Amino acid sequence: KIKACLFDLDGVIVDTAKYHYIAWRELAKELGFDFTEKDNERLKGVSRMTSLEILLEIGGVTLTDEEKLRLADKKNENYRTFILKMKPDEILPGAKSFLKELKAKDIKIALGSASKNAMTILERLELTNLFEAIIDGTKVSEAKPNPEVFLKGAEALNVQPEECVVFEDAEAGVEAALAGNMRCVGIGSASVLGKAHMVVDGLHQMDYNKLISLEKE
Ligand code: B16
Ligand code: MG
Repeated sequence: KIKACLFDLDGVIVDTAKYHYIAWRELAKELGFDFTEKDNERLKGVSRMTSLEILLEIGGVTLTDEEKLRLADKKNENYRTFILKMKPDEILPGAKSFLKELKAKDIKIALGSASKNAMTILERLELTNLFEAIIDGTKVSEAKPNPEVFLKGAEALNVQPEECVVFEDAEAGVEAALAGNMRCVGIGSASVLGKAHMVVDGLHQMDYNKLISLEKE
């Protein structure tokens, strides 16, 4: 029986990828190379430091660990100027009404995000109160596709992994859900998220009945 839903943040509830992109592109420019929107796809769902490693690989730049930390901080400061200006109207279509429907049906709700800025973003979107548990980048040591972030979410909600449905837009996130023995709804294209039990364009295509159709017999 499905008792809980675990949500990724970026790409599922809000599109923060566009702000990440601006901030990473600026950093690449300072380092003397181009960073395209296509390159940015590789950073979705990936942690901040791994994102930086990918960026540096694209630019063919080698740096000391100390320099890397400094640049990751710098990127994050720039990124935060954008998220601090976010408003609730940036919530992706259908997300808030689906969360509210789940609440009304007594389905538990948790966040499972790689972002260390998740709390700030939820506050700006005025969504914090809808989540019973928030597991973000400050609470995990293993990145997706490791299931840690979702297993911790299930634990915090006091439910079994088999009773959870994960909503994810990144392939690594879908893999994390499956590795955790959870059901998974992919948000985006079926060609990328084909391993998920169901793929939809966005939460506007979800409702309680569709969720329940994922229950194992
Ligand atoms: P931060 P998610 C992820 O969020 C983003 O998709 C990814 O692009 C970003 O690098 C990561 O969070 C870390 O974010 O720099 O804010 O800690 O999709 O897991 O909600
Ligand atoms: Mg995501």
